Amino acid sequence: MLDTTLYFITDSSSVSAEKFLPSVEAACKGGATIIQLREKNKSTREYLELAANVHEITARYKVPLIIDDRVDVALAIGAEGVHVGQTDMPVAMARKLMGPNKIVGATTKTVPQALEAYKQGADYLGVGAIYPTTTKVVTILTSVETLKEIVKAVPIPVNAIGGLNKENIGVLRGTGIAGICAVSAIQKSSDPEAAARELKAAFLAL
Ligand code: TZP
Ligand code: MG
Repeated sequence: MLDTTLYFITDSSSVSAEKFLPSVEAACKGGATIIQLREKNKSTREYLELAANVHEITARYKVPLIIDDRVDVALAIGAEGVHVGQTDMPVAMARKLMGPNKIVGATTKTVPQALEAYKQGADYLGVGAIYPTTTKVVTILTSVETLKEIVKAVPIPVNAIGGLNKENIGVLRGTGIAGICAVSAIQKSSDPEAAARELKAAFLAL
């Protein structure tokens, strides 16, 4: 069973190059249960190289590595899965290319989008942004009410995302989510291992 309790999404642009791979290892040590490599400004060659390096770390900790947006990169480096948004490759195509045994995740903001992603073969959903975030341009926030409706609508793990930190996740109590996704709360911390551990503990205490 896929464990999305603490889903760390990387942002290499927010840390120095020397700190990036150690931060991935720190997140593993701190208890991240799944990690996504999310790169928006790298060439394919750079994405492949970074992904292979990140995978070498996550594999040692047996933490599944998900590649954002790019099925080709995921397959080429043998990652455990891929994550697609509403403007990326449709879930059904990603599923077909990845095969039945890899993880395919999708971003959805509404119940119809969630049902469609599930129908097309998604293994989990990311829903948000719940709070404003500086990591991604988000025009409309997703309400906790919509999050709850999505959780009820699909039988796969649903994670909340967007501006989440250990201080503000109380609003997620009772929503039935499987876990939380976080970029900044871990990536921008001076101690990403402790940040991951504390965020996970805060979620588990909800
Ligand atoms: N999708 C919705 S919000 C978001 C993504 C990728 C970014 C979340 O980043 P942070 O830093 O945890 O707010
Ligand atoms: Mg995407």
